Amino acid sequence: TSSQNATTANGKLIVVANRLPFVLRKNDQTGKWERKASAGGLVTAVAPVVIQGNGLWIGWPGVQLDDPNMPIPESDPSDCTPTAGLRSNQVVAVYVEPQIFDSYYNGCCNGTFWPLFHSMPDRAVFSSDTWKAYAAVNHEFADKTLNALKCLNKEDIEAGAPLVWLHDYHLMLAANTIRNEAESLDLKFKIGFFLHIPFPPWDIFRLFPWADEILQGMLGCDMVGFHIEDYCLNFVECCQRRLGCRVDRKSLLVEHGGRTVRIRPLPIGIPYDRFLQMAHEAPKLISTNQQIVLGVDRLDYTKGLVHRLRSFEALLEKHPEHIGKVTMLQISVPSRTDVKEYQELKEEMDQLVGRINGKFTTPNWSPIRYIYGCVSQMELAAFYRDSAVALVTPLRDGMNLVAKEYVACQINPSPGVLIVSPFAGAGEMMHEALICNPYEIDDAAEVIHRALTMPEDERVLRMNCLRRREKENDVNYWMRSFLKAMGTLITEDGEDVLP
Ligand code: GDG
Repeated sequence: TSSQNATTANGKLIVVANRLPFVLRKNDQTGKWERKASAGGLVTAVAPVVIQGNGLWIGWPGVQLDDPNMPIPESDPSDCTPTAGLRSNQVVAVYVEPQIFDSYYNGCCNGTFWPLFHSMPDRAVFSSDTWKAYAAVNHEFADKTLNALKCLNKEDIEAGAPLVWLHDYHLMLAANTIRNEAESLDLKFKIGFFLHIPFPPWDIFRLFPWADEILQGMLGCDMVGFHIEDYCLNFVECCQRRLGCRVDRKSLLVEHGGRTVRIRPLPIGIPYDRFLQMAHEAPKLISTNQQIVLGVDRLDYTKGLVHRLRSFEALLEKHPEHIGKVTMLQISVPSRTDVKEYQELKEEMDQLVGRINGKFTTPNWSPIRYIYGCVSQMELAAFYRDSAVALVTPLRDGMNLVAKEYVACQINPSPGVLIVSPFAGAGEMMHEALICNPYEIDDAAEVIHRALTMPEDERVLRMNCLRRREKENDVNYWMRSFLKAMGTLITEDGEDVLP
């Protein structure tokens, strides 16, 4: 199947995610609610399938609505984003009381699961209050999904079993509720889950006091997908050790409640062609004849930003020949700014950038350019294209899309070098990148040095392989792999490609 073929689900696709594929904003002048598009890869890949198959997207609209039953506005006629064709009757906004939402989102999702699943248990807060809020919000999402299933008409169901696709650590309990309640209503459907972050090893996962409920929640699915096989194996082991399930490690199967649940590695990709096109169109923005070492991340403690700055400092100390010739450009997008840990990280970064710049800056050059903020995708494409090195060095990361976007934008005849951490999903499969352990500061400095001095023929060879792989395994391929793993993929020419 070529990646150009339109992908359709055999049966209605109901996507359930914490966020809708756009946020709602009130226009100050007109007082009317409007959609503001989000541009992530998930939206680009999944929204067209929902639109074509007349499916649904259930999620939180990004703001607290004045009225929980408020109709969703239609898209603006000038909207040219992938969600423009999503009609208001294809969108279900989930309303949650602000206090409960805060406890669920900032408390349990970002205060507990985010650090725990990234194997940083010391940062995880365990609280029965936030856990209760998490369960309540999952119940609300499950209710909305059940409602949607109940409202499907006969023709919809005859076309194929509807397909519910749950996303990420925000919704790990919903599948079980949906399955249990749907059974008593005799609703037929398939349900799948995809986790965008790592699934931790048993010895970390077991620290969570309500671990069995999480596993049972996820096992309510027919298929559970993770980025890489390691996360699948961690999950299988947790099911075996915590719930005593019979498992098959080789075929990645877990028996639970008289059913067999399939566990699958489904590594996510990027909208490769879109980044390629942007790389061709983007203006030249970096006005320097220096080599740029680029970092692009949400400001998050999992991304290894402090370690990264220290290794750049070590590079300048150990290899002073780079002073005046190499500049680090770090873009840090503000994230979860109302959480204390993220505010502290911001402080630490500000100080560190100040200290390193104070130490090395000359009248004509500064070592670090630090942007605390968001840049446009076009600007990002320009930075990706014109940087000599991309430093993708998280301490732990489910996949990491920045590594993939960087290689997609490497269109210059003399390409750059990707450095990636082995603790990112991307590090598992981008074999031609330079691998660097972010915890080993001095060694990381040597890897940056090697990248900056790598001969052109080696750079070309490595980059060609990296680019070919990402072009083939783009986000549309991921979407198709999910439908295939669910046994519900049909292609444009009607050909059924059941596994
Ligand atoms: C989670 C998992 C997994 C960044 N700065 C700007 C900007 N970005 C965009 C990038 C990229 C995205 O944000 C970041 O994606 P990552 O994959 O690096 O990280 P998370 O946000 O943590 O995502 C991760 C992913 O889910 C998908 O499953 O890979 O492991 O943690 O697309 O381009 N975009 C714009 N301006 C910026 O300044 N426009």
